[in-house]
Amino acid sequence: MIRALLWDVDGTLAETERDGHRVAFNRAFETAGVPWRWSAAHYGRLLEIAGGYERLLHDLRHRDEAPAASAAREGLARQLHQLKNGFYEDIVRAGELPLRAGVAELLAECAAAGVPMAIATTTSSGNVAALLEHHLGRDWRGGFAAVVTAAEAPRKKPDPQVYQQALMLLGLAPEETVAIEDAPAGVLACRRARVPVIVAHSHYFPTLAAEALVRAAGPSLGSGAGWRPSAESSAAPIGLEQLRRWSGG
Ligand code: XBP
Repeated sequence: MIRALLWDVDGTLAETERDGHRVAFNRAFETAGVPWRWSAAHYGRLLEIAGGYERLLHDLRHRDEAPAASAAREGLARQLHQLKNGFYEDIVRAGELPLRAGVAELLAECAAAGVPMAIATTTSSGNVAALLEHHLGRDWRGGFAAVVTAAEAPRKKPDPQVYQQALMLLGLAPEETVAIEDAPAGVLACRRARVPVIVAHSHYFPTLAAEALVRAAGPSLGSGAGWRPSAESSAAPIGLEQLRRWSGG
C-alpha cells in the first residue's frame, strides 16, 4: 500500500538541468569574469557529481585557468554557486522551466486522494522553493508533508540521507512509500534507503541499468507509453492506481 509519494526535483519535477542550472552557471561564469562556459554535453558528464557546488568544485580541479590553491578554488566555487542560484531563480520565475508532463496531474491526484507527499532532493532549498512557488503558488509548502533539501540532508545522493530523513519526517517505513526519480544517483540513494522507486527517464538519463527496487521505468509520467513493465493504458498519464499496480498495493 502506497502511503506517501516521495518526489525528486531536478530532472523529475522539471527538466531543470540543461536549460536551468547549466545556463545559470554560465551566467555566473560570465558575471564573475571567468573565461570558461559549460556546453550541454560537458554538463551531462558533470552530472555524475551530485550537488551544484560539488560539481563546480570538481570541474575547477580540472581547469588550468582555475586557482591552483584549494582554499582559493573553494572560495571561487562558493561565490560562483551563490551567483548561479540567483540566476537559476530568475530563470524559474521567467517561466522557462515547465513541470514535466504528468507531474501536475499526479500532484493534484495525490492531494485530492489525501496521499501525503514529500520532496527529497539534493538541491539547495531556495531553488526548490522558487520552482514550486512558481508552479504551485505561494502556499506550495502546505501541499507537502515533508520537504528535505541539501539544507536538511547535506550528504548528497547517492547517499541515502535525504530519503531516510523524509521517511523519518513522514513516520513511514520505506516499503510504505514510493519515490519518483530520474537519475542513477537518486535510484542508488533509494536502494540504500530501501525505498521502492519509479523512474521517469530524463534528458540526461534516458536509460537505467536494472535495479532491484525499481518498480517501473519509462520515458514520462505524461503517458503510459514506453513503460516497463507496461502500463494498463498507454494513453493515460501515470496516476496513483498505476503506481499501486506497479508497487503491488
Ligand atoms: C539535482 C542536483 C542538484 C542540481 C543543482 O538534485 O544534483 O545539485 O543539479 O542544484 P536532485 P544545487 O536530482 O536530487 O533534485 O546547485 O542547488 O546543488
